[in-house]
Amino acid sequence: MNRIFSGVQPTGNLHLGNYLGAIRNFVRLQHDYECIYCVVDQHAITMWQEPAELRRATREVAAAFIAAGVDAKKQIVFNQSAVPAHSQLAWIFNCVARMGWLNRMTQFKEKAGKDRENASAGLYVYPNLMAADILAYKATHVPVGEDQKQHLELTRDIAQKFNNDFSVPDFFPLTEPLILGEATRVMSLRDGSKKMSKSDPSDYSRINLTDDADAIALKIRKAKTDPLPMPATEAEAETRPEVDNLLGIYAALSDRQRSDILAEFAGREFSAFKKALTDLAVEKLGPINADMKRLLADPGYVDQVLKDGATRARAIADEVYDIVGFLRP
Ligand code: AQP
Repeated sequence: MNRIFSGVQPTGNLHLGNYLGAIRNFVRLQHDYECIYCVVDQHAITMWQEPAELRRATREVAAAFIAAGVDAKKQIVFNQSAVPAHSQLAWIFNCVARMGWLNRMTQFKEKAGKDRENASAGLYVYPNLMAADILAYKATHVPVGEDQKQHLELTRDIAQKFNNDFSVPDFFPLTEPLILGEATRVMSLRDGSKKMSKSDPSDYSRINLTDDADAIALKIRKAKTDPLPMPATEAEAETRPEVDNLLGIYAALSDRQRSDILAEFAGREFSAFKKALTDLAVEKLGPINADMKRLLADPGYVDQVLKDGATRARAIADEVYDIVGFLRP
């Protein structure tokens, strides 16, 4: 069976974008693939994280996977740092990947910003760790958004060079991207040109998976729009980014086409659409929210799921060392 690896960073408040862009797909994919879902805490620390907050966020991401419907008994759910193979293989890949390859990575340039000299070395070699995450399990497919495509190409280059260097032609697979229909990119509720993000300082910019019905209603009511009524066509919606974003959220949550939703709401007051969106969001996110609360009230249970996942992950990940020539007395 084909195998998927995917991860989410425990870097703050999980939000609707993480759900629609990643976690919901994790649930859907488990019917057709063997799935390994990781809370990538080592990636998270490429930027400073408060230790206590990192622990809390790690449990929150694991709880969100389970609450959304990932079957942690059938699939593997664990946190990255609990399986040493990720860092060990990443070190091997630091020695396989070339500086020139890493220098081309656009995400490093974006995240490091103008102050490149002051970025962590971890942020620079982050793509090698991502390659290790994927190849430690010989994952055949990775669901990727636009922003991660370049890193997956690097993973394929690393796999190919490793296989050549060590004369093991088929050891690492050339992992394929998994494109899941039209990508859902959820934008900030305050600014339709910025993506919804865990690290946005404004809590009103996002719907957190831990928000209750009142908080969801308040944030949708306050979401930035314009004074015009609902647009009639998709082309008209596209000229109004905040409106287009709410329409996209409605479409994704209801699994309906944008055109279908516009046919229902065209020309109506925006407040009627916001009310319907609130009801829909509460209906879809309410059960996940309740289950996350239940799970987070029992951290011992979440830790046990992660521990069990790590044990099963470790059993798959340890094969590479003999090939490299590491003595393991
Ligand atoms: N706004 C979004 N719309 C759709 N998908 C999104 N994802 C993130 N934001 C959106 C998807 O969620 C998964 C987990 O992402 P990550 O934890 O690796 O970090 P990220 O992409 O950097 O997410 P954030 O929320 O924006 O976090 P910060 O603020 O820490 O950078 C990925 O599959 C991502 O595509």
